[in-house]
Amino acid sequence: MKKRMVVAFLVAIFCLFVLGLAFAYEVSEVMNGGTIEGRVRLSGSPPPPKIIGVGQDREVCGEVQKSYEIEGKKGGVKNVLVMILEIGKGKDFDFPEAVLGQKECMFEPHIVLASPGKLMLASSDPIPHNIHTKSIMNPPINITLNRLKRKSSLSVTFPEIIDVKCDLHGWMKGYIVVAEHPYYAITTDDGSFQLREVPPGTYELEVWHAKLGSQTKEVTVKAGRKTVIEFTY
Ligand SMILES: [Cu+2]
Repeated sequence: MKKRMVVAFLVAIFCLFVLGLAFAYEVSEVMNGGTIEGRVRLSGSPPPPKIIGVGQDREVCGEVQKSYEIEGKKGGVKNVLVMILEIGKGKDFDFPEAVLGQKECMFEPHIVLASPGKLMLASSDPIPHNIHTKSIMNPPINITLNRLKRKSSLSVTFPEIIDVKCDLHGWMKGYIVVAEHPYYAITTDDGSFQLREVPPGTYELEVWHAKLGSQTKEVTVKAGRKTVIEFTY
C-alpha cells in the first residue's frame, strides 16, 4: 500500500513537471515594451492595528506589538501583490535578491517576491525565530534561526503564495511569493506599483491582498507607452 502511494506521488510530480514544461514562461527580448503603472486604493479608513501583549523576548520584541491587517498611506494599500495572469514570454527576471528577514520580531519584508531558485533567510535579532512555511507545491520548511545561526536558505521551484509564520512569536506572519514570470510587483506605502518592459498586448491583471482578497482587470499595453490603472478595495 505504501509502495503504491509512493508511485502515485512520483507520477503526480512527473505530471506537474511535464505540465510545467508545457506552460513554461519563455524569456525573449522585449522590443518597445510598455509600462503598467497604477495604485491600489482603499475606500474608507483602514482598521486600527491589533495590539498584542508580548509574553517572551521583551528585550527585543518590546512590551506590545502592533499587528496591521491592512496598511497604507495617502488612501493607498501597501503590500498588495500585483501580477499579470498568463503571459507566455517577455523579459528575464529582474527582481532584487529575495531575502526574508526577521527584524525586531517581524518578518521583513512582510511579503517577499522570489523568482524560482533560492531565497535567503536572515535574522538580525539576537533571539531565536522559527521560520515555518505552509506550502503546497514547494517542500515546506520548519527551521529556527538564532544568535549562532543567523542565516539559511530555502529552495523554491514552483509558483505559489506561501504562508510563513514564527511559532515562537504568534504575531509574526509573512508571505513568500514564488513568481511564474517577472511581471509581478508589490505595492509600496501609498499603494503604487509599476510593471516595466511589458510586451504590447492585452492582459488580465490581478491584485491580491492577504486580508482583502483578489480582483482582476483587463489592461492593454501599447508599444513604448504607459498605461495607468487603478484598483479600489
Ligand atoms: Cu519569532
